Amino acid sequence: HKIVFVTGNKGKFGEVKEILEAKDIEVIQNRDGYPELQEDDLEPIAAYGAKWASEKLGMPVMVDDSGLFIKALNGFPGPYSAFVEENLGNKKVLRLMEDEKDRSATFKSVIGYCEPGGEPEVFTGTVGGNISFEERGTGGFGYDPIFDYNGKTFGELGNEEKNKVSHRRRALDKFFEWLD
Ligand code: ITT
Ligand code: NA
Repeated sequence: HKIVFVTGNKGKFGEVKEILEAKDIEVIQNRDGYPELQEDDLEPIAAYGAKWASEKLGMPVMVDDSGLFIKALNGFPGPYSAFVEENLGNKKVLRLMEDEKDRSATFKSVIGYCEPGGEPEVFTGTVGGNISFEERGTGGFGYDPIFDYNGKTFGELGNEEKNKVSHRRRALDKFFEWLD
């Protein structure tokens, strides 16, 4: 198996590479991107992107569309997670959460996979946690320093531990089941 993972996100690629290589699947990064549909759900975005890129590249393609859904903010930033991370950042998200007692949030990853000429498959993984009160930890990427999972942020966990329980891991486990 050789899969092209289309992403501009280095953190995502590192995690997926580690998880796939442990299953003897070779993965290479392609940074050319894909058209991201404007949708409230991540599934159609990942499905469309995987199909589009596999046709273009003539290779089996994987994409990962993910996001952080904060309950007290009605699911924000959700499908806008990349925009918010780039333009506001974790500190402003924490400020939005300043007066909120319910800190629960869900990380969601939708893995899209498609082979040339085939139809796309999607695999969804989620993990629940709480938005912390301050950034903690230097590991991971993106929202990891503000996502508290059982008392430690994903930024504090380290890659190996994060990869055992993350939304991305859970989505990829469904992919492995489908492959078998
Ligand atoms: P692509 O090129 O793969 O699209 P991206 O960074 O734009 O990369 P998304 O569109 O899926 O990715 O946006 C997801 C956002 O959520 C982005 O800001 C990520 O950094 C963040 N995110 C996704 N998974 C994360 C994780 O495991 N830990 C922390 N932040 C995460
Ligand atoms: Na993106």
